[in-house]
Amino acid sequence: MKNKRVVFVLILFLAAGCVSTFAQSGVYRFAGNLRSYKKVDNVVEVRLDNAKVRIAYLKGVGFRIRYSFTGKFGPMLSYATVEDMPPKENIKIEKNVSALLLKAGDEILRIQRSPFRITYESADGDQFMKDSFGAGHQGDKICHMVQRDQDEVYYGLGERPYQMNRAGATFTLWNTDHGGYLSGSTDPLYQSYPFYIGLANNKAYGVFYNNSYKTTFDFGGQLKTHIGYYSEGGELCYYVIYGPGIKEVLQKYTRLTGRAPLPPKWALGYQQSRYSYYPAEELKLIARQFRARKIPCDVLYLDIDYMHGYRDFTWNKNFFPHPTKMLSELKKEGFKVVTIIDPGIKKDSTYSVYNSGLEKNLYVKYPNGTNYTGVVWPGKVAFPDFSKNETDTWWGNLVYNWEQKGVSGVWLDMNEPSVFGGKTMPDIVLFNNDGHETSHLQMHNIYGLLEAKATYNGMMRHEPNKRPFILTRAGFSGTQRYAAMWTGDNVARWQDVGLTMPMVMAEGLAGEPFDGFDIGGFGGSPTGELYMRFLQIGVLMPFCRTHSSKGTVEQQPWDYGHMYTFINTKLIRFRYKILPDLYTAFYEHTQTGSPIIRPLVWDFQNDPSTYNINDQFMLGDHLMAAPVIHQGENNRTLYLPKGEWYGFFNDSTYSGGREITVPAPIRAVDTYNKIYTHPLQGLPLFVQAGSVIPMQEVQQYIGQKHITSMTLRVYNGASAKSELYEDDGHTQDYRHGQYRLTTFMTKSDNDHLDIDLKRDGTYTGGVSTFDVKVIGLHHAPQSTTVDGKSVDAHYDSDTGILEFKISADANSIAIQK
Ligand code: MIG
Repeated sequence: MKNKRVVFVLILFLAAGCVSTFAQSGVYRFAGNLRSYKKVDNVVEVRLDNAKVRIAYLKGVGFRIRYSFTGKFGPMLSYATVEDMPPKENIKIEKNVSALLLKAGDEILRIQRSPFRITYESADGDQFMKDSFGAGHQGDKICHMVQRDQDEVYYGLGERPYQMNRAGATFTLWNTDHGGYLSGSTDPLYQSYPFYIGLANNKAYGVFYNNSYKTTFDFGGQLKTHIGYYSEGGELCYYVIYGPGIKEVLQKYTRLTGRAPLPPKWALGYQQSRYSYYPAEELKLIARQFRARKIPCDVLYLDIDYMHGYRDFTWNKNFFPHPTKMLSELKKEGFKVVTIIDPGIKKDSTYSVYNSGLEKNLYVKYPNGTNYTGVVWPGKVAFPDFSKNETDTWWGNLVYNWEQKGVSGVWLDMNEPSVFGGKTMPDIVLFNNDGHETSHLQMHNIYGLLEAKATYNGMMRHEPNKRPFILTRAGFSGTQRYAAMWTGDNVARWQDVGLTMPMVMAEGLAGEPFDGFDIGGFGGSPTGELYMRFLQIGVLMPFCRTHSSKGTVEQQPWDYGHMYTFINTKLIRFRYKILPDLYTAFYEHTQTGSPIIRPLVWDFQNDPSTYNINDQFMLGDHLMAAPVIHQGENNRTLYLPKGEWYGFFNDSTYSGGREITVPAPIRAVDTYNKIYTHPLQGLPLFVQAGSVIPMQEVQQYIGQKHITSMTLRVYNGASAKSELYEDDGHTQDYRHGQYRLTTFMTKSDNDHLDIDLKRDGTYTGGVSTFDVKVIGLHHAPQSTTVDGKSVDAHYDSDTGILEFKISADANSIAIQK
């Protein structure tokens, strides 16, 4: 009897062994049927034939589903998520004949037992993320397959040279240095965000796969009726994040992966870069030209030629003999200088940075324990292993000491990581990961994130009340917590003008709001027209910088002849005027995760005609831009969403819910500088009726003037909410209430226009007065009162604008029409 049992068990064991041998040898094995389940500490643990699943619900985020195909769960290696994770909420388990229901609040995971399949169900009974084949693996490779609804659109994965809607296409997440990328075909690119938003019938949900391995997302490019997630390794761990608004999805997603902190305010100013400005005299000449021409500029960049033989944290003394003096001279003129830093450290026994990293054993390794060597700009280099705590400290100190010499921020390039020859490191390279050794395969996509984190931590450790400025090329979900980004090496081509908006908007929908592109194109030489069209978009972007490569024409804003110099100057000045609005939008991001530049679907999700618009965007809450992206065009046809709108530069009114065509001339002025249209008319910009847009006077750099008054442009005709955010612009005090957030509520009908003002926060350094300009009144109003007292208001019957001054402490404005 006993023996029989042993034999039987042995046979079973061998059979199981066979199955797993087959599974190893090339076929995908899916999870199988549900066998049992239990709940431990708010986590539901399910045993399946071929896997284990752990399901939790994170407060304010959604369900998290983790699979293990080995029977074991390792520690959660999570680089993407915030340190203080939201707590797990209780999950209620309900059984019925066909399914198991896991309920958290009013959200449900509906689980079919045989085979095991998960479907998400919202309170309204809408179903999303329906497992088709569900979860499976082949050896270390994992996959997750859900049903694809043919009407659904998909946003996400961050910046890709592609339309925002990913439906019908396949993408790979493997950070890659691919300059000169082509619209619609280049993939992968510099960054990886394993997160997307699905939208159908005005309902949106998000899915985040918390795994850094090389991954392919198939949105129906290969299999039409599935969405496929295929990863080379790591854990299958995903979060289902319900809307129904895209706004809620992003709010929850950024609760999980973090938000961008406010940058120093100067980082929102115009920035000028080139590969490379040198020697010091040239940099100073550029600086002088900006000031002499009264073209505002806050930041100048030094590209790799400032270094001594491309060694990080060194100066080429021939080109820059007195760097500290130069930097302090520039600072006096209001210029901040940002220097590039590459991750590869030159292997040179006389170079102290290399030596200290060697002594402390901080570089990535081959399997035999020797340091990996790659070739990049400096020649042979070693790569810091940012997965080690000690490297974080070492690097952070280097960056801090570097900034102490007068540098205002750093620009992290080549951190995909990019290596000459093989494009990147081989997969066998090892990372220490604080004792849990990992391979390049796992660390590749987060190399840039970890470098940005070490840089940020270094600055914060030494100067905890200062706001760091870091720009990075490579990134992963969560990088927004540390750095701004740009879209890498675009080219002076019209297709690249078209790519600017969908790339920056997709980045915003992946949680990174602080993004921009090389104005003018990095490669190639733009014509005046092309540069101007780039700039018209650029001055409305969160990160606004001209940058260009060696061997291309000079690309300062004044390099395209008289007429373009005039228009470009006006465009850059305009950015400084609307800075309060941009800054307010940035603050909003810190509170809700909202992007700064938003696709129209963000505000008009109930209007499907907005779902596939790639060449228009909202800036903040009320401005909408429809830039020209084609050569030779003098008009722009655009979709104006529902509602009443004003042309920003001509104050004409338009009714939305339809397509309109407006002039957007190339030659907005004649060559003798005689204006024959508004110089900014080439940029179609609209504003929603009911909104209040704060504007300020032009400064040559942020903080040049002590600004005591702002203009409020109030657009008559509808009711709306607007905001103005103010703080000191450079410390962390805003996190402790040192800001002033003014909320304007307009209410408008035929007889009245009322504006209520409310303030929040303790900051006292904001402006003390507002110049109110009410636009769109058809005749002089009967009365204008502020806090119940009538004020001296001037109505201009030519422009239809009513003007008066109020104190920034005012509580209410009442206009009787
Ligand atoms: O191999 O530092 O994207 O902005 O000017 C090229 C030189 C390296 C690529 C960056 C670009 C930068 C350039 N870098």
